[in-house]
Amino acid sequence: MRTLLAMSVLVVVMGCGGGEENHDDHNGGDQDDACPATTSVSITNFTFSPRCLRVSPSASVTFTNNDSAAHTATATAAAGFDTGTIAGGASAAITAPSAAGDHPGRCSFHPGMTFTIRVE
Ligand SMILES: [Cu+2]
Repeated sequence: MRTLLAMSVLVVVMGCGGGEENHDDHNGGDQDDACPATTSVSITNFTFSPRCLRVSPSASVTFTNNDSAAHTATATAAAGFDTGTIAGGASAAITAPSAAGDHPGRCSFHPGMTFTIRVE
C-alpha cells in the first residue's frame, strides 16, 4: 500500500507537467460510454450502432437493419450466434453467449462491419 501511494504521488507530480493524468481519466470515462448496456443494435450505412454493447449472459439481442442492403450479425467464432440474412428494413434477434467476456461479430457479407457483444 505504501508503494502504491508513492507511485500515485509520482504520477500526480508527472501529470502536472504534461496533463497526462487528466487525459487518462478522460479515457477511462469514455470506455463505459463506448460500450453501453443495451440489447438493441441498429445497422445504418454499413455500420453497427453501437459497435460494442454490454448484455447479461444469454440475453436476447435484436439487430435492426436500416439499410436497403442485406446484412447479418454473425459471431466471428465458428460456432457462435448468427442472425442469418437480415433483409433491408427487417430485424432479427440472437441469443447472446452465456460466457462472460468479449464476443466479436461481423456481417458475413461485409467483413469490415464489426461489433462486439460484451457479456457481463
Ligand atoms: Cu453487411
